[in-house]
Amino acid sequence: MRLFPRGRGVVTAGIAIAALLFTAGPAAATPAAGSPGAASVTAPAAATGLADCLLGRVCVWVNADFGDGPGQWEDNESDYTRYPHPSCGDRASKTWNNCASSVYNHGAHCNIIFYDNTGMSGATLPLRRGSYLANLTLNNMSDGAPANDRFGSHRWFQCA
Ligand SMILES: [Ca+2]
Repeated sequence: MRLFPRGRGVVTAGIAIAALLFTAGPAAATPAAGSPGAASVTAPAAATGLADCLLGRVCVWVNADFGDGPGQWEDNESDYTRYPHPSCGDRASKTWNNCASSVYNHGAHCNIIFYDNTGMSGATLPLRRGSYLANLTLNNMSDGAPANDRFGSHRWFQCA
């Protein structure tokens, strides 16, 4: 299994947007105990959900606060419709496409960028390595609309 994505040196417009968002402030929270970002995730259930996400992976959950899941990947993934999950809201396919309501970048080396569409296209939302978003209704994608139930693919970038 490939641990590092190809094309890590490629610079795109999406990455430039991501860099801007990283400096914007509260969108991404670190899970470290006692950090300001961790204050919004205090329920034991949430901590349990996060713990299900293995090191080196990006994880997504059906519900806010890391409930119902996770779906998790080690590599870039261009098509979430290939990954079934029975309780996903996309009833036509019951896959992770348009299903994630909370996410965690538990990657070991890279930031990650989520895309609205499959094929790594459409609106984007970046997330730093080691950070999570507990309720995607509170985070907007690059088009200004909330990210909840939208992700269809992802790509690792800015690997260290
Ligand atoms: Ca979508």
